[in-house]
Amino acid sequence: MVVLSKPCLDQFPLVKACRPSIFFPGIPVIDLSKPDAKTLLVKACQEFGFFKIINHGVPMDFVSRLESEAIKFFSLPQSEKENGGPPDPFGYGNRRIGPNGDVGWVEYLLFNTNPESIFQRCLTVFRENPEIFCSAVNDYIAAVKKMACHVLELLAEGLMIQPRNVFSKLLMDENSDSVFRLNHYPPCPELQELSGQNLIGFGEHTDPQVISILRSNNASGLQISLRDGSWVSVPPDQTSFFINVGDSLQVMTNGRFRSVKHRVLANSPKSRVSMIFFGGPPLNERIAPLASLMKEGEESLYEEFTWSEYKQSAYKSRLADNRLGNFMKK
Ligand code: GA4
Repeated sequence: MVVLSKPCLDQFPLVKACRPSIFFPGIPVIDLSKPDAKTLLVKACQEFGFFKIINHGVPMDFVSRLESEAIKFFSLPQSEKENGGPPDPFGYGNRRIGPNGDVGWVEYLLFNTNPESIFQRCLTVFRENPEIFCSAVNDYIAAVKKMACHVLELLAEGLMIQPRNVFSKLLMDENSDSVFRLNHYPPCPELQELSGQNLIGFGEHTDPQVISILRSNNASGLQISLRDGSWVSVPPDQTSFFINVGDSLQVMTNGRFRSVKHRVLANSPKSRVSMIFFGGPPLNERIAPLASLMKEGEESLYEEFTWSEYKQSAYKSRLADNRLGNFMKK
């Protein structure tokens, strides 16, 4: 990330500090090894659309290997990082998010998760040592995807719907349109101090996919929006995973599960590094409420669409837009 000699405040979105240093104690924590996990998962998806997973089974060695590769990448000279950009939407991006003018105090690498495109991406972004970087990314994605599918299967069981892979099969499909993102939020105490406010690292939004699995280092910044619209700060935990419901899962459950609005403040005195797997359906998949879940006489809240149509519409939107709004039945 280019360090600005004179902080130019007006270029970056800020938010009035709502005491972000106070952490919200109410984030559901779900132990995947316990028998009540499925019930608690369903409850968390309904109430928050967000929860923390412990005893997740993802080897911590995969996590730390990828974290150190990511730090190596983000520490490269700016000109070298730019070889991997601008994002199309995949590749290296710096401060610009998406194609429609959103900005944030963040730099990132965005990958399509198909193994061939991961390899090509690693070749262009990490010329020094593409193999090591590439195997760290692949191992991490494989382990996290397995955990995501396990969570989705527990959710199907908790909702008492069959087959138990109704959700997870979307991610397991060889054409699954999943995305992987590495984010780096450099600390920026000067800008913070100058404005007396919080710099936005990644502005408020919901994720369009089915489910998102986030892991970050021990730096704070993540906030979620509660049902009453208030923002609360999520206490960081580098040994756990945070999971959020995406728009597609909200639709498949006909609004029972909540696609949670979230954002990241770049307010930590430390660099924040996060890695997020966005589990998405195949492009031609029809996204609609599951018949097995609908009560008698219940109608879909949404117009019919395919994942490809939803994605096209998402890429025309601004980050904070209510993307599902375009697909709600009038
Ligand atoms: C939000 C979730 C994921 O990070 C992402 C983002 C994507 C991008 O950064 O290219 C989008 C955003 C995200 C939703 C609206 C569009 C597309 C930026 C943007 C303004 C990779 C995704 O799939 O959708």
